[in-house]
Amino acid sequence: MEDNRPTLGVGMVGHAFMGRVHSQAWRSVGAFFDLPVRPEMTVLCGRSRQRVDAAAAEMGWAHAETDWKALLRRDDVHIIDICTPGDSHAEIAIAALQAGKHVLCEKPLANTVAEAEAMTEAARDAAARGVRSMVAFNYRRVPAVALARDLVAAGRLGEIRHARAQYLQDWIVDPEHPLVWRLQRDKAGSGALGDIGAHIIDIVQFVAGQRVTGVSGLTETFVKERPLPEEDGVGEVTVDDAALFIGRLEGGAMASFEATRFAAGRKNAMRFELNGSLGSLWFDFEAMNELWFHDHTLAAEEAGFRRILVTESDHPYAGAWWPPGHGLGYEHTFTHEVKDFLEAIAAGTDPTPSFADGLRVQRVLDAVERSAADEGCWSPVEP
Ligand code: 4PW
Repeated sequence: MEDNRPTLGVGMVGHAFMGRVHSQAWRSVGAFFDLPVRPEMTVLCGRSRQRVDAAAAEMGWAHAETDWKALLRRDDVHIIDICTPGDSHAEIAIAALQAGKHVLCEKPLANTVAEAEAMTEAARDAAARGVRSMVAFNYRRVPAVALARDLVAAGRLGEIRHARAQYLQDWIVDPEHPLVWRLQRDKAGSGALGDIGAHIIDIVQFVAGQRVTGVSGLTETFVKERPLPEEDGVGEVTVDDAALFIGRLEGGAMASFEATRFAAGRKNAMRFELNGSLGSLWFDFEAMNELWFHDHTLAAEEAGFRRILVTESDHPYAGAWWPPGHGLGYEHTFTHEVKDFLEAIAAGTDPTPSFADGLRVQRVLDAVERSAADEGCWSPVEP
């Protein structure tokens, strides 16, 4: 049968970890979701000709380029997917939006509030011309997280009193782990705070449906020097290894956040718990197909945390995949992300999380850093 759907060519910049997982999403989205448009993996961009050619062939991209600006000049590229370190997000995203390309940008949106503001302004101008943008907070698209948000929005938790969020990893506990870009402030903006703390800030704001209005925080760098990745010698670690902060949500709830790469034994434990007047919710990404719900309106004898296996066909996103109980993984969250992005482009609506949502997270990150630099002093977050 003839396929009359419009084709949207994708140009992706960066092909390391995030580039690989985004490639998997672009490759599989059309096979599992009934889309109004047809995405095409048109061109992959990377700095080294040899490496980008190999990556494009391996991951299914039709062409390869070494200069991201070349992507903006191509008529067969309609979407720019930014999978580079934070120091290049603003420049690429703003130029792409001005060139009329839709933009999907990895998180955190930028390395500074000023960059995030400029990007948000560019996104607003572009939206007026029908050009869409989205920041890639992929964990919003875990079915269990989307269900948690639905339960809160339906009032099942009542008034939220507590939000407790953690993102725990352990990949740099070894002091011999090299000084990769994620440990360099000029490239990454910050350390655990921006890389994984950004996720839990976004998740709490998304699930609770409320902004963080102020914070008090501490940051720490446990290992101050590490071996250089491609040469002899050591270099200074210029970002935090861990960040711990408390905050207030706009509805009055008390919130706590912990982001660390030093939680030995925890690999990707992105967790949150919300406690409300009518019930509680608990999630841990290391068991990402489960959501724990306590309904406090039930009689005490039968109440208690209950595990919901979020794999039913009526659960968010789950029906497109396998029969109940067969579970999804990390990569599916990115497939859901590009699916929602493509649908919004086709419908002419603004996808979420928007660059403005990314800016909101950036302001919280900035407030935590200011507080940590001032011995934990209370730091309001600009609305
Ligand atoms: O976005 C996050 C990353 O930058 C991820 O989901 C996990 O933590 C994996 O790498 C880092």
